[in-house]
Amino acid sequence: MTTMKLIGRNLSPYTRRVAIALTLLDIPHEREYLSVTADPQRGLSINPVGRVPALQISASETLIESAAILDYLMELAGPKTLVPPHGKPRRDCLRLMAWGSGVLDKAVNAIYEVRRRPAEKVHEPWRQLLLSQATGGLKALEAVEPHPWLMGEHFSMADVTAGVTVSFLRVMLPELLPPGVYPNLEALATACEALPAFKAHPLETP
Ligand SMILES: N[C@@H](CCC(=O)N[C@@H](CS)C(=O)NCC(=O)O)C(=O)O
Repeated sequence: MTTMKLIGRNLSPYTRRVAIALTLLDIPHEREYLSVTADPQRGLSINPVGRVPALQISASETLIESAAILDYLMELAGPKTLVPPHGKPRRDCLRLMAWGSGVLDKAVNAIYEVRRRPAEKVHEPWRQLLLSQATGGLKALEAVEPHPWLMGEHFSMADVTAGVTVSFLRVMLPELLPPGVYPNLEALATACEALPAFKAHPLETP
């Protein structure tokens, strides 16, 4: 089997959660630290919609969308899976993951609203709606008391997703994390960042 290649840099939280999952599952992989902002043509050549992450799993097959990539990795992982295999635990874990990735979707769009438009074309009411939607997801995650992890004693992809989300916001959109508002999430992210798998894929500064 050819070694998988994960394309995207760790500043992309969607890419980072895949990278961390690969390491947690001991799946050998190579990296291409592509910035699609810097090289949109390369982005389009690896993914028809020009986004990262992409995971090349063979010369003829490339997976896209972090949730779909993670689904494949969990299938490979078998009993080591980081998403419960069935029933309510699976539904709960997928919901928590969706809250985290939903926060990211809204936050990334709020960042693009400012970074990808001329200042006079930023539509502040739209940016505020995006921020309030991201805040909704953060509050939902904050309300889940970690014992010590979001799914209880078992560390899961819900924790990885929440951890990468909070770390990304700390760097890229700190206005979404006013001090003292999210103690559970802040502690969870700090605990995640202390894990070797997180340290193996550090967040670059932009
Ligand atoms: N739903 C996608 C989101 C991926 C995404 O938005 N990636 C960003 C980087 S953080 C990207 O490639 N943006 C470039 C663009 O959309 O033009 C996933 O989970 O993989």
